[in-house]
Amino acid sequence: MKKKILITGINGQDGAYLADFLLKKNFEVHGIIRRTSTYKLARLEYLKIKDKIHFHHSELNEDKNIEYIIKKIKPHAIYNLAAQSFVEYSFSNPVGTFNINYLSVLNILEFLRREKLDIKFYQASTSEMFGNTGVDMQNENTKFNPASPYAVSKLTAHYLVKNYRESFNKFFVSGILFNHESFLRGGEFVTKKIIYGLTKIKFGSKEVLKLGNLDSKRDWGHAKDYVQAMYLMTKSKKPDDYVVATGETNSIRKFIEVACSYLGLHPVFEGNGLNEFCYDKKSGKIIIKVDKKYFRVNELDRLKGDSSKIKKFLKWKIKFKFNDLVEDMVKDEVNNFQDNKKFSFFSR
Ligand code: NAP
Ligand code: G4F
Repeated sequence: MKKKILITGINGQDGAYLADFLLKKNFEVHGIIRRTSTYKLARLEYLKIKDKIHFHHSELNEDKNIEYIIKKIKPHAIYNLAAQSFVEYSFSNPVGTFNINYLSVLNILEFLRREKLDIKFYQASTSEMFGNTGVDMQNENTKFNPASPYAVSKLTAHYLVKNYRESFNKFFVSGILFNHESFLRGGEFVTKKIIYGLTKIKFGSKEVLKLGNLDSKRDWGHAKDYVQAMYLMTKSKKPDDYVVATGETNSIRKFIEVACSYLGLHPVFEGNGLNEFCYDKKSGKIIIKVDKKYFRVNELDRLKGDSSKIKKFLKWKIKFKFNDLVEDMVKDEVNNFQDNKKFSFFSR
């Protein structure tokens, strides 16, 4: 009999790649989606796995319904990927963010404990929990200093998972994942916004791409590599938390330059601060402008992760380095434009 897996947030970027990965490993994959998500299964359609998944409907904070689904399926493991995942939005809706990202997690853990269910639990923790640390590379021992309501909500859930693991001897783990991207990334996140916007320009659009802080730096990896890390954590003999990162950091400006190089654009940046803009040397046209609207109330300036622990103990390997990631995103975006933009992940 196939082992059953339950993924919350299965129609998100990571949910889709993880489902694909686990189906290939011969698991029976169940996924929770919101009723309003039924028209947002584009990622699962793109990966051609929609018809292989057992769907269940619930909001993550509909506690009784979530409990009913877990009890009905009795999965081998739950991967809790559902979240209000957009940092910027968490500043305007901290209560909603806490409700989903913290209280819903508490309810699931408490249910597993109360009912004495022997189910492994993976929590999607994040490098955002580190905030601005002042250390070159962040690892499992780095002090947390969250800089947004999103980061605080994820950090409280992170501590909760650790506390339940230690207090009740449960196989509950958290992956502290640094930014990971792909063609399937939601359109509100900066990498997808850049690749989509520049591809549109390459295909003849006169629109100017508007962005916020070009100086902030992130450690960007590929989502395909990162879902493998999630699996390794749940497969490990001993439950523990792990940092997952590439160990390389780049600015938004650098991301733009590399994306342009794969698209055959020639970016030149001029001006400073809010007056900065970027034009294409070949056409002379302005392609990017800085816009105050996209700056955050509080910024996390720089992230760079040290994933020695997962590499050493769980033998996790990276396939996509920074340039490979950008190249892959450009290739898939161009293909999608050539296919009349068949797939769109801009629904939110
Ligand atoms: P994503 O694409 O934004 O997906 C989020 C998923 O959560 C979607 O399926 C969404 O469904 C679902 N969701 C949101 N609110 C919900 C609710 N109230 N009830 C039920 N489902 C809800 O995010 P992702 O990039 O795949 O990330 C997966 C997880 O990893 C998230 O928890 C995120 O915070 C965390 N994380 C991501 C990164 C990264 O760089 N991608 C790094 C570290 C941690 P709808 O489509 O219906 O909204
Ligand atoms: O792409 P972002 O919105 O991702 P952010 O805030 O780093 O969060 C992502 O990664 C986290 C892991 O560290 C996850 F936990 C989280 O769920 C999410 O997946 O922004 C990246 C950077 C920020 O510094 C932002 O200020 O890009 C900067 N930026 C500049 N212009 C912009 C824009 N971000 C967005 N979204 N849109 C812009 O126009």
